[in-house]
Amino acid sequence: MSDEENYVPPKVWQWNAESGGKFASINRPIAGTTHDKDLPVGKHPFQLYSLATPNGVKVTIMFEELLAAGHKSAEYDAWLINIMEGDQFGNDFVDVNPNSKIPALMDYSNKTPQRIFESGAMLLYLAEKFGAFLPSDHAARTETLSWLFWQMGSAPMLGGGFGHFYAYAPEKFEYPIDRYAMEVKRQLDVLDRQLSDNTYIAGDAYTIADMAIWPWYGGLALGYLYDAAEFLGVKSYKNVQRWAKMIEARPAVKRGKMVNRTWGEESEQLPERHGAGDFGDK
Ligand SMILES: N[C@@H](CCC(=O)N[C@@H](CS)C(=O)NCC(=O)O)C(=O)O
Repeated sequence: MSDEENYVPPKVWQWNAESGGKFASINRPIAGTTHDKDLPVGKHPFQLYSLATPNGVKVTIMFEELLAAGHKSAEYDAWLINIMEGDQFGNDFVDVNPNSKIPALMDYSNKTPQRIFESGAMLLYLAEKFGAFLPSDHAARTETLSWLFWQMGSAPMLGGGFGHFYAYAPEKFEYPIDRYAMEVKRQLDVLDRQLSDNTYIAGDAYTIADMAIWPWYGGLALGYLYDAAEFLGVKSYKNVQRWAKMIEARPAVKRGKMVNRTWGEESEQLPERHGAGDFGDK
């Protein structure tokens, strides 16, 4: 019998800091700061504090797309936040994101500097500020926002559920892996059906819904997440495959993927970004 079958929850949950798993050292049951740490501020209107995980990449793709579309005032500095070392619990970071997670964004172009936390809120904020990648027609805008919020609600099942138990938990437990594999395959099928008669997620136009969904579900379909492509049979979702490759081919997406990346091929990493020239010939 496994520990899983033997486990009887105590009357009151206790914090077991030794629980194992990849993120055990940074997971805590309390919010707030653990230490004082200043955040750097560069010369551009936008200051992004992030890391190239799927949630971080959504926003760097948006900035690179805005710049590629000619919105010069979307220039940004992207600073690296090392979540494995607890940078997200420094006092300055918590002032920008009280939820202590990357990405966190400051917009200094407003009279009163504006903080924005939650990647979906950042995409919406930037889309509204620049009038880009969010249709103005009410029906098309609503469809885009439906998919944006679909992503925000669905991806925790993929990352925190499937990814955690398949790749990061200290042992392989059949029950959660089964439960979350079923849900993630259902989500891939939702996308596959939507993309069967739509070029992009929300219709004919490339929008913030694509930018939100691609780093998670496009990444999964292309085999970048959790080494799970075969296990989940991702190649069978033909429409998701078509869309994932089409989005990945965009130059701004290629750049966005690199920003705040500190792993993988050296040629695909740009730990900090302070100007277009930083990409060099990468
Ligand atoms: N819903 C949030 C999720 C952000 C999130 O989960 N960020 C992770 C990295 S992908 C993080 O910072 N984890 C650090 C921690 O949990 O301490 C968003 O989309 O912005």
